Amino acid sequence: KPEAGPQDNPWSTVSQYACQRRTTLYNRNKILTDALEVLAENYEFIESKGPCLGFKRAASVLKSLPVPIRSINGIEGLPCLGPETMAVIQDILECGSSSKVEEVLTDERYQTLKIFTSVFGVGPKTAEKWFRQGLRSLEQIVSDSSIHLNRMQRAGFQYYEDISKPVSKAEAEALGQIIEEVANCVNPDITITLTGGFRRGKEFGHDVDFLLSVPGPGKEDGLLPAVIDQFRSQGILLYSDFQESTFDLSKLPSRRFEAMDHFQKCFLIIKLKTEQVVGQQAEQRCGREWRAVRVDLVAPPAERYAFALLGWSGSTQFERDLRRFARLERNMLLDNHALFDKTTRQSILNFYVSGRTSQAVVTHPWGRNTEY
Ligand code: DCP
Ligand code: MG
Repeated sequence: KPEAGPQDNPWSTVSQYACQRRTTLYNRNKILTDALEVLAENYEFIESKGPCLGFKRAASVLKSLPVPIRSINGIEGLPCLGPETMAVIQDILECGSSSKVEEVLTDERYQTLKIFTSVFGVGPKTAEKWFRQGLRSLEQIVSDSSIHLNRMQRAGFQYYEDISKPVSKAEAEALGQIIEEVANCVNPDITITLTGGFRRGKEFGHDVDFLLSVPGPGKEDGLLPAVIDQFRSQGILLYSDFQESTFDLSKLPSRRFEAMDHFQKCFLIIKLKTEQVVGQQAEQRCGREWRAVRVDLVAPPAERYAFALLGWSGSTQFERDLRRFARLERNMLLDNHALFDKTTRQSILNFYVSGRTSQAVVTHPWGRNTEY
């Protein structure tokens, strides 16, 4: 009998990179991935990056599998599953739950940080600070006059109930219409593209992300402040945090990794009128005439559109692995602005947006244009 080789392992072709794995929205291993994500989140709360990423990576691998895992032997050969992950999976498969995960879920610190970080504008650091001060609930925070909340957090508390409710695809599409109309008042050449989870086909999201693009160099200058003003004059702006562009290609690629890009962007809370949402069920309206929705808008320069679109389409793990793949397997550096040769540090591809269509055109280094 021939010895078992890689050909006998059904998972030998599963890549360690999320960008090399086909992953549908239907997760057949949700019980396992939910558990691993609890552990990842717990490590995120204590700002322990390595283990946090390890569990996220393992969950991402399991999400790509076309079948549910039924036995620990069934996952031999899969990449990114360390001993801790294997132990958790084994526990769940054999006992229905993992004691390690249960321990985290019942931990007061985890429970409290989970609640605090669910507020828009509250990250693990602030949540930890409040926890150390003995605070345990959102009610305690709002009633404690010694706690200083910044503008974003105040909005986070004010619209907490609405913005912690998932946003549906119909709501995202309704927002797309509104933004299209508003943006067209500012500049009729604007193209609006739905990005983030909804671009990947998700039915629900925590916010709605859009890219705004105008053809022509520098035409995006002042775009978002004008769009924000329009929202304000229509009475639908509940909160806005505008960040001016700090994009400068000559300063890229940056030496240290930056999660955020340098494009002009804004983080908003918008009033979405229920009547504007097509197909909204009467019972979902609950007698309310509107709900608050978190919206992110990004306005990259036209020639950076393709990179921005790629970077904002997600998922976060896909983006992370795409950058890692570029670096380790292609000797390139990728971010939301450009693709660079790692050795020469020269920008490799240049894109521009053609006309009003959201189509990008690749200019190859040898000068031939190819539709992308
Ligand atoms: N993104 C990223 N790295 C991060 C955060 C975000 O690459 N650390 C990118 C990928 C995301 C996109 O930005 O898809 C939008 O971020 P969101 O947090 O809105 O994520 P999603 O839209 O994917 O999910 P959700 O449905 O929760 O909004
Ligand atoms: Mg999103």
